[in-house]
Amino acid sequence: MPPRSLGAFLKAARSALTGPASQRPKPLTIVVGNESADLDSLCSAILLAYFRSHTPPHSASLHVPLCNLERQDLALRPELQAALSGSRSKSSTSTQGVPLDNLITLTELPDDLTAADTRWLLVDHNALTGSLAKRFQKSVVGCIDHHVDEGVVPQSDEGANAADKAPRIIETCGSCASLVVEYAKDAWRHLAEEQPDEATDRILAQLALAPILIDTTNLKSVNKTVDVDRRSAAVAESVLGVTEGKKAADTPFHSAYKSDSGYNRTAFFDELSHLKTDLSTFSYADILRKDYKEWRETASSGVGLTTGFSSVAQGMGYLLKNIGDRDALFDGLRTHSRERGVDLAAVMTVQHDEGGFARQLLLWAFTEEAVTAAKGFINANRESLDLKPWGDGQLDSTSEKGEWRSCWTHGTKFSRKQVAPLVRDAMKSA
Ligand SMILES: [Mn+2]
Repeated sequence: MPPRSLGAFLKAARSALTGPASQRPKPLTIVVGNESADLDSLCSAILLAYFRSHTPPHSASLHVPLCNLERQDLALRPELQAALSGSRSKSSTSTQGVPLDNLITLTELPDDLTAADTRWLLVDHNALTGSLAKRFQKSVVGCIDHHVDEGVVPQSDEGANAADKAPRIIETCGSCASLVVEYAKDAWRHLAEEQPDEATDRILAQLALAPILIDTTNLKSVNKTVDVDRRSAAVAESVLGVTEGKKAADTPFHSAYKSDSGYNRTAFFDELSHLKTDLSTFSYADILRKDYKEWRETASSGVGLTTGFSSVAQGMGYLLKNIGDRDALFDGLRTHSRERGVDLAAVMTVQHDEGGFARQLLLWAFTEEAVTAAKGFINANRESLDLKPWGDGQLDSTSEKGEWRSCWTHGTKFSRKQVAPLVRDAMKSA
């Protein structure tokens, strides 16, 4: 059995991945979340890898939780560090958390690792993307996810014996972590009884609760929260000593841990939300890549065009006031776009304070075709998105040759999920 302590488990998983090829377990099972590497993806991967590694007969093979980001980008996720932190109780002795540095990232993935050497379990997505897709798609054996089924994960894990089969679970719910806890809760309870480790189980509980609370707005979003989110939150909270009015015997971890964990749902949710939206310590370079996606289209003129799309958890006014002025924003965005060969840069912001809730969209086209596409996007969607010029046109372009830049507010609830396809359509018809 791999180490029970989460810190030691991560260390063992890292050695298994990065050790000499001749000593690597074959095949090596890797658990990975989606490319946005948000809290849900990161936490779900750690939880599933940990529980599968500790559940017979999977314990025969150590599962490696892989964070789908480069090592330097871990620092952009202070909310993950909070989820990995130790007890919040001043009276408890088990205050030791796990440092972010202990996690395993794409930076550690060996270049000589092949599809034949590995088995992949996906969480929070059900089709690999980016560079991992090219290298490893054919070795995907299972998934636990809450997105639309893209039909590429095989129906049954044929390589494995019945007891060791990879899961193939796709269900709509607020957070993928809820499905992982549902899948693993019996194994978790068993482990807690056989081999109690309060410090580790409480970090695991926080890793489950962090995405569940963030993705369901503290279990209060009526549109997003479903039964499995509530059930899994209750399982994780019982590990933290919360019994919520139920008799102790009804809760899954009644006998294991009785000391005060210092956990309070609303306080934990507030702490995570604050960390997610506090961008004040970051630079524009950090903020623009923190939640970034990129698409490449072939325009009707035949040229390839790249859209780079950054989502930002604060409004444009906040950025200009707290991160840097207009010139700093332009420098940051131009550098970010050049490094990635972006033709059209889009930045979507969400304003919480100053003048109430609002969303802004900044577009900056760097090439002739992209200018055509950006203007086409505005014309096609001006009414449906209720687009209005932002900030008296202070960010709109004046003199750059062959470029075009403009910033808008839009009156819809649309996030990047809805707006990016509209921008991509405009790029295709440019
Ligand atoms: Mn998710």
